[in-house]
Amino acid sequence: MASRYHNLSDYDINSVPDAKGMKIGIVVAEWNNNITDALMDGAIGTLIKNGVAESDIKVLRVPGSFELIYGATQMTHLDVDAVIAIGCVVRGDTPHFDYICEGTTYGLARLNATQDKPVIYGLITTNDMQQALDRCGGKMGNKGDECAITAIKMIDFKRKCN
Ligand code: DLZ
Repeated sequence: MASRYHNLSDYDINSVPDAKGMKIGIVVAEWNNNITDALMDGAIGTLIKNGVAESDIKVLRVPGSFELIYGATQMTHLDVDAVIAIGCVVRGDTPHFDYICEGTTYGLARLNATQDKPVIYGLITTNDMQQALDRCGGKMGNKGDECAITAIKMIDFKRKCN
C-alpha cells in the first residue's frame, strides 16, 4: 500500500467534526512500547486538540497486539463512543508475524461488523523497527493522529445514522 504518499498526521481541520463531549477508549499493546506509547501520545494529543476532554479518554493496556481483540471487545462495553486499538508488529524470522497480523486484523474487523461502536485500526505492521519509528512521529507522521481523526469522524458518522 502506498502510505509513502501520505503523511499520517496530515488532515483537513475543516473536515473534522466537533469532538466536544465524545468519549474515547484506547487499548494499547505493550509489545514494542517505544512505538505504541508514541502512537498513543499522538492519538491523545490529536483528540484533545480537536475538542475531546482529557477526562473523556480512557487508556488500558494489553500485553501484545493479539490481545487487542479481547481488549477492544471489552472496552466497547464501557461508556465510550469509539475504541482505538494501538499495536505494532515488527516482522521477525518466523511466520509468527503473519499469524499475529492476520489474526489481529481479522479480529478487529469482525468486531466492527458485530457490535455497535466504531473500533479504529491502529495496528502498524512493519518489516523493521525503522519503518515503525517512521510511523509513530517520524518522517511518515504518526498513525496515532490518523486514528484520533478517524475515531472522531466515525462517531460523527454513527450519530448521523441514528
Ligand atoms: C509473540 C509476539 C511477537 C513475536 N511479536 C510481537 C510483535 O511484534 N508485536 C506485538 O504486539 N506482539 C508480539 N508478540 C506477542 C503477541 O501479540 C501476543 O501477545 C502473544 O502471542 C500472546 O498471546
